[in-house]
Amino acid sequence: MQLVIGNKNYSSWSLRPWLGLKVAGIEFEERLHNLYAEHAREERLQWSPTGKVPVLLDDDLTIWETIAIAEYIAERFPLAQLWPQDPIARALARTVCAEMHAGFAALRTACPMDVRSRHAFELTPEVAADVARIVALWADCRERYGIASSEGEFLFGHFTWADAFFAPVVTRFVSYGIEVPTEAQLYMQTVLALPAMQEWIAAAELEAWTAP
Ligand SMILES: N[C@@H](CCC(=O)N[C@@H](CS)C(=O)NCC(=O)O)C(=O)O
Repeated sequence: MQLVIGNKNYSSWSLRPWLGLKVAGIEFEERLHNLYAEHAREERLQWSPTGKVPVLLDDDLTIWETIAIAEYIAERFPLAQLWPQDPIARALARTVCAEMHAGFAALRTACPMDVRSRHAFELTPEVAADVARIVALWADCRERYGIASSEGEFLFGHFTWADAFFAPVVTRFVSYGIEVPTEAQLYMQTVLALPAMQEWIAAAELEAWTAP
């Protein structure tokens, strides 16, 4: 199984399946692609009909949307429990992943992932609204399934796809100095403390490629 990913410093979509696979201890071959190289789009079109990454290649199968990659991995490796076992929790985890996949345009546009940098940033009302929604969503999931349970500090107790989907938001809050309540900070620390997250951040810091 091969996962084609973009620059670790910039590619938020790539971080999500990479992190899920790593935390679950699933073996895969990583193929790192420079999104900004000359002819990069042509190169990506070899693997993906959309010309975007991440792309999961498994024998003859190609999956080019992050949410579909997540579902495929969860089905192929059920013991990894990348979705919560409880059907109600699982439905909520899928809902927040879908919300992340489709939403938060203001935050994503104003604060593109840039793991190794720190930017002075003034919140606009639109970004502030996205941040408030994310903070509320994290608190809701953690109150119901995280902190209240004995399973752990993640959104649904143990690590799930929901945490992978919000991991690039955690790095954005750090990079752009976005202040959040203590509870949200504790959640961010939980994500940042993952050895796989540290590995990604270290690689992003060392990456020589820069965006134009
Ligand atoms: N909907 C896609 C989005 C993937 C995406 O936008 N990937 C970016 C890198 S983070 C990309 O490949 N950009 C290159 C381009 O748009 O040409 C997914 O969920 O995987």
